[in-house]
Amino acid sequence: MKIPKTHPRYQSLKTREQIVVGVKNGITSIHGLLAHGRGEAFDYLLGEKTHTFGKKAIEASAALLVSSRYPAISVNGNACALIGKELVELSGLLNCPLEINIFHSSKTREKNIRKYLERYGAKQVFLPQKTCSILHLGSNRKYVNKNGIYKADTVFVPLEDGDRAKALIKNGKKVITIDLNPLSRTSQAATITIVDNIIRSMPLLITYIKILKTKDANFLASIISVYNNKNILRNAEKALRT
Ligand code: PTJ
Repeated sequence: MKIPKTHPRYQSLKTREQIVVGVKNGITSIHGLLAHGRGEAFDYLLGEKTHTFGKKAIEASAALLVSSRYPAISVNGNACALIGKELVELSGLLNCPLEINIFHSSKTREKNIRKYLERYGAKQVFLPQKTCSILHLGSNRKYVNKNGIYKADTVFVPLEDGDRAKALIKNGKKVITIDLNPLSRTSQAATITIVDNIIRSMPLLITYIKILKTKDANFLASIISVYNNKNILRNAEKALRT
């Protein structure tokens, strides 16, 4: 559908269209439409802008990703449709793998997501292995790749809900998430929660990473040490309720 640029809700409608195209192309699950609608509602309440709490979390995420020994990027159907290109760029900047990890299990969708990411130049796209799993998780999301999430010290998980963030933490990993709902289990469990729309925060995260890549370890550690995710979530909830 062609959306006129003059439409007052142009950006929102364009993003919605991207998700619909993702479903049509076998990348996004049909359930992804519902997840997107939920996100839209929170974004509307947040004024569809990146708040200070979002920027602080983005800066801390960049510092953590740059200083991690072995970060990995987890990709699902919604993230691929909305920010697939940026995730490939992030993987190149950090020289780290992308790993497909979807909730609504489908081998076809996994392959389509991989093809999509490779079309944008992704070098390392891993799929989950039935022979390798993390502990403390019941769903098929427990299956991971031994050279990806399994090996990672920090996992970047844009946009999902559920018990995986908690399980990853219990497996000794740091978790960075982007989620418009500060009350979700993922938001509450993550090491760093960016409460913002992934379409706005990904380009910002990339900019911060480019800057912080030039800084030394002490500088990065100083950003991480003052960061407090509980405060960030509290401020995000306050913004939602006012
Ligand atoms: O591709 P799959 O099978 O792994 O499925 C992925 C989805 C997203 C469908 C699955 O993880 C799911 O069902 O997610 P939930 O439980 O609906 O949660 C999605 C979370 O993402 C909610 O907290 C939404 O508020 C949030 N969200 C949705 N769209 C955005 C978002 N957060 C940031 N930016 C968005 N654009």
